[in-house]
Amino acid sequence: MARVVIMMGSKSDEEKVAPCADILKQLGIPYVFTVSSAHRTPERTERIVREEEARGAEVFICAAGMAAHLAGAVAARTIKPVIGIPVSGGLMGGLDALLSTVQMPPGFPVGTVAMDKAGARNAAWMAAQILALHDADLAERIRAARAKMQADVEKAAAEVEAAH
Ligand code: RP5
Repeated sequence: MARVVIMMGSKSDEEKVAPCADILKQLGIPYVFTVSSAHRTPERTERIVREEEARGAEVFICAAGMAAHLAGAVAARTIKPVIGIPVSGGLMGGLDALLSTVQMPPGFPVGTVAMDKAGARNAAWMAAQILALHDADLAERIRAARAKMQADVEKAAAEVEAAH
């Protein structure tokens, strides 16, 4: 049973979105990672939301570029948290996708944390933190991962300080 569903609007988004799946895997969170487009395959998008929610999915993560309607289309069909990943490639370094993803009508929010690979990573961390609200083991794994990131900063600081 997938706890998180990652959808992207096109296979061409895969390189930027894959880090999201990597982090969920690292944290031991079951997920499905698939392609569906709000515009090219609206029925498929709707079916995935319906079926995965029925199977127990708790968070949806949706990545798309250009008009970037996917996260909003999913948010229209579920009250589970939806996190959007705007993908660059369209106008002005992806500003089109950012605005399309983030500017949802009140009542149908899409949590939008960052763009491209950074957005993919933070979407995974945000999904994990949501799931950890009622999963103490996962909360511990997130704390351990943060401790490792903090240790890496300490190590980098020591290297820079020693070199200059
Ligand atoms: C969006 O349009 C996709 O998410 C992708 O970022 C962009 C271009 O898609 P392709 O034409 O490469 O399939 O729907």
